[in-house]
Amino acid sequence: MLKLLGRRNAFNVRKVLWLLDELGLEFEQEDWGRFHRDTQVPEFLALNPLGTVPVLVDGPAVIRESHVILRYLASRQRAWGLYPQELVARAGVESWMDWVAYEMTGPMRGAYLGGEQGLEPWCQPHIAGPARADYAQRMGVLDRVLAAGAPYLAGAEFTLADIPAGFIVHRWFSMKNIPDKPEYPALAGYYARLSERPAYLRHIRNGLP
Ligand SMILES: N[C@@H](CCC(=O)N[C@@H](CS)C(=O)NCC(=O)O)C(=O)O
Repeated sequence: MLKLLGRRNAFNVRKVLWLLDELGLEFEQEDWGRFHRDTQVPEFLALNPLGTVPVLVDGPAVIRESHVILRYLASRQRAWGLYPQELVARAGVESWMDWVAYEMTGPMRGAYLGGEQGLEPWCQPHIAGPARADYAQRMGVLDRVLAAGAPYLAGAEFTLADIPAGFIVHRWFSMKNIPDKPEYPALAGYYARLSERPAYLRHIRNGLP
């Protein structure tokens, strides 16, 4: 039986919960991480020396990093519609996944942890201000891409490209403290489209930001 280690309210864990649900996989889950089980204990560090969640345990295999887990699960289930085998199509999907990891993590910390939750050090104006601007600018990029016509980021079908992006889009629409928050109609349409998926409503647009 697959085992997912990580608290259900962590954004990196929620992406994996969403895919597990999309794939209809059974799994056990343990709430490790902040305000739950301490990930700095030797038992957890033996699985992930970084002490971060999620971690997926599949028999003898231990997989860390949320986007790696997404690709592992899709490949394990031979869900090639979600994660194409053809290399160019696959690169198209992975480009959006890496874009979220590399380009959205910083803006999300500043805009959400600082701008929405008021946490130090991200709430300092020199961090929160540019982070909000970057978040808005990058949501504008998504809006333009989606306005060109394809319903999903990698084209006509829902793929792994939409899982990390689907989370940051949800957080964008959840945030209340963005001054002059731009209206992005194509992005709003994408959010509505993702919201037709029961698994998205269970794990992403589920009342948590
Ligand atoms: N790049 C990692 C980041 C993992 C990460 O930072 N996870 C956060 C939760 S979203 C964490 O472990 N925080 C510490 C904690 O919850 O104790 C991934 O994508 O899995």
